[in-house]
Amino acid sequence: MQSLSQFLASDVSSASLQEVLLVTTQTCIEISSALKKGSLAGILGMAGNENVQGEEQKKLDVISNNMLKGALLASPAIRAIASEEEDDIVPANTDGEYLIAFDPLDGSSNIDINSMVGTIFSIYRQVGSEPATEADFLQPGKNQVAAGYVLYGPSTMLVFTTGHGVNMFTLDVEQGEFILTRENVKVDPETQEFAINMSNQRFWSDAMQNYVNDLVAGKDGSRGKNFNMRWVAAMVGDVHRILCRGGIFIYPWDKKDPNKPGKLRLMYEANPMGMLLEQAGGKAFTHTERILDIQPEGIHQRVAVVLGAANEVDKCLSY
Ligand code: AFP
Ligand code: FBP
Repeated sequence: MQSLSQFLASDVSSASLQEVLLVTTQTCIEISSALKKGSLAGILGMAGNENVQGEEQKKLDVISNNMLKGALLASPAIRAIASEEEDDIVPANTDGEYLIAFDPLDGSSNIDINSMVGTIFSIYRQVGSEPATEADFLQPGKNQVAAGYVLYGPSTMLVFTTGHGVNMFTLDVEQGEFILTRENVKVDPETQEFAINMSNQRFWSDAMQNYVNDLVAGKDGSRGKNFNMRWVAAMVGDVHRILCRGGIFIYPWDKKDPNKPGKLRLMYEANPMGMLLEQAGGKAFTHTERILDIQPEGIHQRVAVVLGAANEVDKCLSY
């Protein structure tokens, strides 16, 4: 029974990075407690604001963002933060070694139906001179020094990588600490399960429509095997399923809004999940390139995402 702090002491040589991971995950334990109170704490429903991406914020989006922001800005190891719920980066400590980008509550449409949500984080080393600017965050995902998520499901789980494989921890609620429960997770290169929002089918490219039609046709089509479909409406839940039992997750480009190359955010969703999948032996691409190679142009940039079982990602891209 190895606790997170014991694990970090052996897995992460930098004391500052250990601190960033501990502050982030400790705050997620507090977010988990807030989520468990639900309606009793009067924290469900809309906050009455829009975030920078024009999406309506839920009260818990704002509460989770403020909790992470407050804790991370107080950490001497943090130079600056970027959040899906903040318009701009927020500088912290001029000596801080690390930058952190996070989605404080991914899948927020699930909050009011008491279904799975999560916090996703992505950590980079500060590269520029102080004070931190948005340009410091615009590093390709392959520069991430750590990435992961906390999933608030039937149990609260932490899944992260520091570049040496993917490990899973389960929250011991009595002790208030994460305990290592699954080591060196690997995703099988083959799969018979896919995740995509099928209601967008008519907006996809012809190639994506053909690929998904072939999955649905199963043994009666060209694939020679049947496929099952799952959709959590929270990427964090779909990625967790893939890390646990395999699969492919796709949020493709669609023609609903030709100005958006995809729905998901590069810095808060695609990069951290891309690093996790690659560390687990899977792949993470847009429809044309490896996600971790993308040179970001802005902190709120969106991309198309195809990630999961290596051979199935290759198959999808071959269309
Ligand atoms: P929110 O955090 O704004 O709810 O977005 C969640 C998300 O970006 C991603 O986690 C899901 O996979 C996707 O949206 C769900 O999208 P649909 O609304 O198309 O199901
Ligand atoms: P289990 O309890 O065996 O998982 O079955 C769940 C269930 O009967 C329903 O709750 C659910 O709607 C349905 O199966 C899901 O079926 P499918 O696998 O076709 O999505």
